[in-house]
Amino acid sequence: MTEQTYHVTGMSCAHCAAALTEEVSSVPGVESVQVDVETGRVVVGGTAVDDGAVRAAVDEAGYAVA
Ligand SMILES: [Cu+2]
Repeated sequence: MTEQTYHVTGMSCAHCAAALTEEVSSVPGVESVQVDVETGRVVVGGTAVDDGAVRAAVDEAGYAVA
């Protein structure tokens, strides 16, 4: 498993974190998603995860990758 860190803007509460986690978790290969709302830091762990798909999932959830 490899980990990739993203900086996501637009999250403000635990609900945001949950929504983002759910969306990103649905990307093929993703095994873990750690979200820190305060800093916007999102660590995505998985195998052969497509970077573009993660970014699209973040967008789909209503947030943006900085
Ligand atoms: Cu929120």
